[in-house]
Amino acid sequence: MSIWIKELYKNTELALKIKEVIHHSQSQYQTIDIVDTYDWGRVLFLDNCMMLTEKDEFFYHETIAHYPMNLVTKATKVLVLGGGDGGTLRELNKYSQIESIDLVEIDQDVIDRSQQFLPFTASGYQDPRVTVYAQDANLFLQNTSNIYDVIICDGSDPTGFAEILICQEFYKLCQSRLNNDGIFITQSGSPLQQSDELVIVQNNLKQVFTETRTIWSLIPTYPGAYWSFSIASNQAIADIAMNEEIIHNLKFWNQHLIPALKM
Ligand code: SPD
Repeated sequence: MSIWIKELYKNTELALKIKEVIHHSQSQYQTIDIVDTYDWGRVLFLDNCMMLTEKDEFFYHETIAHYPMNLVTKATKVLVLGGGDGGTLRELNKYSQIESIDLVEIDQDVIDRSQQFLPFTASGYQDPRVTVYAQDANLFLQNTSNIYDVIICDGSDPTGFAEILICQEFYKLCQSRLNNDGIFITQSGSPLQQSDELVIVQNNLKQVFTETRTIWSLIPTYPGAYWSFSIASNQAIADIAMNEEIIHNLKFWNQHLIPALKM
């Protein structure tokens, strides 16, 4: 008998054939499912929404981590909002220039289960530069006095408790915690299947920041496969050279992508 795990988005369904069910639980915030699949390796679902697959997560994590890092001359303080699976953290850990990475994930269970079952993404939690806050990102931003060079919003689709992640008030808080030449980046959905979400993100970012940019990346297992990330800053966003320390160690990202991914 074959068992499939499916993500239904509006009128489109993606189904992956399961080799083994690894984990199923209900946390305080959401259902957490981890399965091993025939074609995509281990896969993490939160509330039935696919977060990552072992085979293609590098497209997402390399884009959301390296694109902003290469827009700031020398980023040393980085904040990750969400990202409990650790994939973004893994990419940031590659920069020796970074002095501290704060990761704010609302759901401690996502961190714990990722460390237990997704070692390919959750490999960077032991890095001494990393501080984990298991709390709501909005509350963290309201209460912290820290200022960051790069803020990365690696959240779920903006529904339920994640709805706030595309609101102007949330972006204002992010802006208030950014250095003058700092960069904010957020995943902003599929331009093909979630264009309404992308328009809201762009409009709200433009109300808060002086400069914005939208880029795309390829994430084969996300709805539409064609995915957007939105970037914002209080200063002109200047492209700078790729960090030579990092470039040889990546699967997708390279310096030619900086102009090529602009939408
Ligand atoms: N439709 C899925 C959007 C999920 C974006 N976040 C993924 C988290 C990977 N670290």
